[in-house]
Amino acid sequence: MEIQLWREILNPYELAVKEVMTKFNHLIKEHRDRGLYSPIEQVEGRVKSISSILDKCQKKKIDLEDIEDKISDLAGIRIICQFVEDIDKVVEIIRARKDMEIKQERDYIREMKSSGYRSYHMIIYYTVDTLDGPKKLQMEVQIRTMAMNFWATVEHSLQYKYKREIPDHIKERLLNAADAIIVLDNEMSTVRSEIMDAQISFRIQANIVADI
Ligand code: 0O2
Repeated sequence: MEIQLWREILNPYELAVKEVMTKFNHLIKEHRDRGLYSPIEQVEGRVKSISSILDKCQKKKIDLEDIEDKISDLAGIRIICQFVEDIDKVVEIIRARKDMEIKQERDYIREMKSSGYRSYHMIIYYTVDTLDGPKKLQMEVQIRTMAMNFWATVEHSLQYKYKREIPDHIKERLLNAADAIIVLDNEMSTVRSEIMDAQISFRIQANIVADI
């Protein structure tokens, strides 16, 4: 396929990633401007590279004319949360939005993948306005904690290094690390409730001051 054709196909996905990132970043700002704790810590986004689209087509035997239907992560958004409880909050926020329609949800947090990978995945439909009019496209939203993101980033690099054939002894280490991440996230959850308590007492105090 010619580069110009790739550009035409991927252009709306670029726009979608930019728009959705702006919307989630704005949500962080809205929370902070109201003095509220934001369940979203950070937002990342990318359009899948042509080489990884071609890899996926080969791996999954997808014809090039079917990529928009069959590859749901041409546009990908990653939402990083501080605490595991924040993930459910973010899922609720997305479910309630009028501009995002949910196609599929996969909970790899309650059901960890055999690699040790954990994240909450949502495939959503999102409409962008293009030169040719509105275009409804699919996007993958991955929601995970900072600790899960650390694990996934390291494991992804190792998959790349070992061309997806990670040696068994390293796989075992990664599984141990995945268990440690569960313990870490649970420990951090106890700190989260401290933060919530601090915010509530801050608001109560602020109200008392306002009443005086
Ligand atoms: P990349 O390089 O991140 O883009 P499906 O079509 O649903 O049967 P698919 O599309 O592989 O299968 O969906 P799945 O399993 O939900 O994974 C989608 C994405 O989740 C992957 O995209 C990865 O980004 C991430 N992911 C899934 N499993 C793992 C894992 O074991 N380790 C890491 N680090 N990430 C994972 P891509 O296109 O595979 O890769």
